[in-house]
Amino acid sequence: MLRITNAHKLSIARSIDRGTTEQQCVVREILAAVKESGDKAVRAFTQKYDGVTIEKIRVTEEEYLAAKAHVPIEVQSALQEAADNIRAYHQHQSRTSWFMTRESGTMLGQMIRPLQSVGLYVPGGSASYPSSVLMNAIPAQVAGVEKIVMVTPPDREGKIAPAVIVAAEIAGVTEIYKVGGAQAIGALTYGTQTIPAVDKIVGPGNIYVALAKREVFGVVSIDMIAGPSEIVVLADETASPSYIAADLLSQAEHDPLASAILITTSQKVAEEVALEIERQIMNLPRKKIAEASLRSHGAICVVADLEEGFAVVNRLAPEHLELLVEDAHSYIGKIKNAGAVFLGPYSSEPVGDYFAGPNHVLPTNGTARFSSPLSVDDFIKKMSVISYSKADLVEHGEKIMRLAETEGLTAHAKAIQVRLASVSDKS
Ligand code: HSO
Ligand code: ZN
Repeated sequence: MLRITNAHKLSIARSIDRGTTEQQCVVREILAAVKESGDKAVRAFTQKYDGVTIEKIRVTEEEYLAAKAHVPIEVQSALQEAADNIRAYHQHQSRTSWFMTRESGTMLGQMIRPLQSVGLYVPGGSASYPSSVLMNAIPAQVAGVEKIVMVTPPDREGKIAPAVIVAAEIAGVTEIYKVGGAQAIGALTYGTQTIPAVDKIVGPGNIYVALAKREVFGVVSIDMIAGPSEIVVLADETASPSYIAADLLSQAEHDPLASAILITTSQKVAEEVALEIERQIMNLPRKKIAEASLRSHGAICVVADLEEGFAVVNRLAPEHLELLVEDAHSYIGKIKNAGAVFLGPYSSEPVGDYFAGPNHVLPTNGTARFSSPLSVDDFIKKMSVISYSKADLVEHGEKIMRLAETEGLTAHAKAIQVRLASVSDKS
């Protein structure tokens, strides 16, 4: 099932799904209707696309209590412990404002402020992951965002997954609304009678959600648009084939479009992993998805040495990279492009997907060449501060005026001149 291929033939998707013209039109119409008619449009689209009439769009306290009663206590405590780890990790990312003063009395600085409100999209159905609720909401909370609004489509009974509601509560989500699709993105962008407009929208979604996010970008901010999950395992002859096979399958089961790739210096490991995969896949409930993924986007590649292996890894820039080689730490300097790096045999990717603390929202599609995991930085902004002294204005005013005049902006020059004149009058 996993083809053995040459290093130069290896690739992971670099394309972005821009949707069909028809999908783009549908999305634009939905956004315009929500902008125009608010809750009325939200209810109508929920009826049309989710097949349910929603009385109360906002999730009530009773629904939260019912969800809590539904989720096993062991799951709740695992979510709580994962949340604690994620929070502790992200606290290291917090930035502080800084100021510098000159002897002349001038003070310059940069102030950090959290975004005031953020919207978190959570997909419906089997992709409504409580872990993703934690990963998206906690960095916002650590940043100091006051309003964290979650939206998610209801099922045909008008309900949302209990574990998602519980995760939202643990992660500090302040309100939850039962709306999905492009209509949810419209509501978060323009606001409705019930749903508040936010400053930034984050979270994964289907093609309609992704297109809607692109469409509203500029009115609000958005996060990166995530592609299907990817894993590259770089292994030497010391790596366990059963660990490698299990980790490749853990990503392949996400999506038929997910990529799972093994790069190894050992022909023996390559062959054993191929066999292990055939064995392990038999018992997986999501076997069909994993098979489709491995058949079309999976590969095993034998390289001459680790040097060549790292060159391929850096070219692919995978979302996840597992280094299953002897003394993995000593190679960290070789890695240039990857979303998250997992070192050694006990750092299986699901450790990071759920629990260790780093974010699982990572750059896909080779974008790890230039972008970073979701972090506290995504939920803050910076403001510049200038407090110029009289001495500095007197010393540098003429230069500023000259620059303004060069640009033909006389009023700019005058704003300086009026001050220079009054200062010299007084002296
Ligand atoms: N591997 C996914 C995240 C995830 N895994 C959520 C399980 N649940 C993308 O990093
Ligand atoms: Zn995963």
